[in-house]
Amino acid sequence: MYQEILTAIKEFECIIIHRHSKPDGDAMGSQIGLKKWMNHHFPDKRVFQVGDDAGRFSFMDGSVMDIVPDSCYEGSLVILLDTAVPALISDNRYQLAKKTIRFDHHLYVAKFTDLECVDSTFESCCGLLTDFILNSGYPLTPECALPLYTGMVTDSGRFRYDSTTPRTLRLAAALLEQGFDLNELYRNLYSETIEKMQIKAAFINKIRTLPGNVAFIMTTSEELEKLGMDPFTASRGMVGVMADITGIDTWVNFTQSEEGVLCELRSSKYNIQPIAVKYGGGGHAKASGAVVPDFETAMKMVADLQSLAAD
Ligand SMILES: [Mn+2]
Repeated sequence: MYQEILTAIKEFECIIIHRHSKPDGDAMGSQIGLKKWMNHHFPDKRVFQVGDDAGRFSFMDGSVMDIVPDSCYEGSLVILLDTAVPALISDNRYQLAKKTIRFDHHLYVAKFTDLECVDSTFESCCGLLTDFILNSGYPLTPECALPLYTGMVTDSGRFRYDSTTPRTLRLAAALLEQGFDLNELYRNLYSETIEKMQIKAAFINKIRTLPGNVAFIMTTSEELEKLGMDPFTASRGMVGVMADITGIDTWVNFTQSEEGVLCELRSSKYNIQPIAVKYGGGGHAKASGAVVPDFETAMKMVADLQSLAAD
């Protein structure tokens, strides 16, 4: 597949790079990295990147999107990155292209481009793309290495998730050999405002622990108002403060909202999805969500989570 893709890249004069909307570090990194790599090795081609704003990844060099008229798509090649389903693609004009290629590392759903390079054994699309580049005969460059590394480090949770393999680190090493300032990258990725840190501290102070290696946080509407937060941001954004407590295997963040009590369930050990389903929710084995009517029901969910340790 790599060879076919390289042949297509060589063949087209105009190449437009798409990725999923609301981009994360992997979507931005693969898009910017691929564009910079092509600019270096194929300077005569017109290469564009399109999509919605880079948002929190605007610190990345080259993160400003190009304005591309519809006419550009005529006879063009589109390369789609880090996207498993068409609905998530930012800018649906990819359909106007003459030929389409896709690089992705999500679980395969269905074919929707002409050439598909999908491999879910890679931790990130940037990792897959780095592998492609290393096998292409057109070497990595310092300009493409930093964005590709940014995608690898963010999608692998700083090389911590289960998806991280020896190959991940070998590819990351190849990128790092191009030379860039790691410290500056990590500052950009992980520094927080003092306001955000203090809000986090308020949630940390609310953590309660129970037998069965369970932790939870409960936040009322009045508390949210005082913190100046909306329920969704608190629910999703603060569940992580319980992730690394010694001796805690399962944790849940309860947040009062107009729809009921939002529940974000997590576990580092157990499959908590059936408990989320029992309360009308769902999700993944180790990360699920539900909405329950009141805090009383929420405490019943906590009891169910406690019983996981007894089984
Ligand atoms: Mn990704």
